[in-house]
Amino acid sequence: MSWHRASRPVITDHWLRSIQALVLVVLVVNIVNAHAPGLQKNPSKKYNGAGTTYNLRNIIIGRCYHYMSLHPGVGDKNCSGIWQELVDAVQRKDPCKITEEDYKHLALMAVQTIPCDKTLLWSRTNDLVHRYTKATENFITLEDTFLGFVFNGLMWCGKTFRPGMNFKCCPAWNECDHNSILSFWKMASAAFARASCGSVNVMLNGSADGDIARKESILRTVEIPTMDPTRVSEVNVWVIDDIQGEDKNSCNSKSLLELQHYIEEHKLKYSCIDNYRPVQALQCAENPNHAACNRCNYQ
Ligand code: AVW
Repeated sequence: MSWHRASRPVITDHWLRSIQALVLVVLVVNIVNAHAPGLQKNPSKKYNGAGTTYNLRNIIIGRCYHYMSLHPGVGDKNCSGIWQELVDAVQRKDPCKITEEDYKHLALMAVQTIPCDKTLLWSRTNDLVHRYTKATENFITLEDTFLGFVFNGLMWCGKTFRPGMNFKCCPAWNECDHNSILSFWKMASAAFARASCGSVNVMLNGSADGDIARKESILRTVEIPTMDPTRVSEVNVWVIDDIQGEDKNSCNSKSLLELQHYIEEHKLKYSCIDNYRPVQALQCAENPNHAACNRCNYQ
């Protein structure tokens, strides 16, 4: 009997010490969490952009097969693999900490050869440039390439601490420097510019206010610096005025001369055309009675 009495206080002391240690650990963890916001899990963080596009997976896989049927020359793309690479690039990551590097596997699965003399870059002419390429099929914009076609107009981001996509909200285009959308488009634009060769054309808006191409535009920050001067023979800028708009910029205006300097700094040859006639012909087909479309005025 005596060994029972002797052993009980030993067990109780051990448990007491364990409980004290546990309470201490819980206290320390709570104090650290309260004073280190970076370590807090905040699944309800709000961003200013729309959430991930509903049915994103089906849209991406559907567009992927559609592109292959329209352009058999693109080769056999692994559509569900491409979807999985997108998920892996963003899930369980802060949507404001996604880099171009995060999309490198996706980029490898989407590699495409761009024929020389076909690349058409653009800035501030999103609507007109795509009406033009649809009408003529002579040139290829990023949105006509595999990556651009599949992901155009879609939104996506992951959740920092959980798998899957955030369907409630995502960072807007310029909400943070390394957001999931901006980094993707930088990666896709760089791949397009790198693959371009021969004469590269650029459609700019001569009626827009301010700089002809924004300082932070993808054209200036990604595409011009990424083109290979040994493969690109010339960068030919088209300055197109809105048919109903003012002529705020033309080839000899300050903004264009500054852009010329920037292009030449990147060892690329520059040329410029005001109101490139085939594009003006499209504008005139849409506005046949406009004064600028009068055959005598028509350049
Ligand atoms: P852009 P880029 N908020 O016309 O040179 C929301 O200036 O940049 O041309 N969306 C935005 C914002 C913003 N602040 N800024 C830009 N965007 C979106 C790839 C918006 O959809 C092609 F190959 C706007 O229409 C072209 O050569 C689009 O970005 C070149 O990059 C373009 O902004 C065009 O990009």
